[in-house]
Amino acid sequence: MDCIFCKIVSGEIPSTKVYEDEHVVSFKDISPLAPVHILTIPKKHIPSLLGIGEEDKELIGHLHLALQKVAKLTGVDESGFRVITNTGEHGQQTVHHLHYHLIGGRQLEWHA
Ligand code: DGP
Repeated sequence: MDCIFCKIVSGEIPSTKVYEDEHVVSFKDISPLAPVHILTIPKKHIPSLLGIGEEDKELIGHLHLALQKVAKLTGVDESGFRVITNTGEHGQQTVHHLHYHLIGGRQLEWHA
C-alpha cells in the first residue's frame, strides 16, 4: 500500500521514534509547529477517524494510553499540551493514515 505512515511503521521510511509498542508508534513530525510535536499512529492502516470501527475500540483506548506516555516522555505532562486529529478536506488532513498530533513545549493559542 502506498502510505507514507505504513512505510514509517515498516521502517522503509526513517523516522525519529519516541515510543513504540505492538500496536502503535510515535515519532517526531517532520514539520514541527512547536518544540514538542509528535505523531502517534496505529500500526494498523486506518484512513482517518471516520475509518475507526467497533473492532478498533480497544486499539483506540490503547493509543490514548500511548499518548499519555508520550506526554510524559517528552516532559509536557505538567505544562500541558494539545492532541489533534485532522480529518478530511476542511480538517486539512494530508496523510490518510489515522494520526494524532501531540503539540506542546510552549504556550499554545486557539485558532480554528
Ligand atoms: P495532517 O496534515 O494532519 O495530515 O498531518 C500530517 C503530518 O505528517 C504533517 O504535520 C507532516 C507530517 N509528515 C508528513 N510526511 C512525513 C514523514 O515522512 N515523516 C514525518 N516524520 N512526518 C511526516
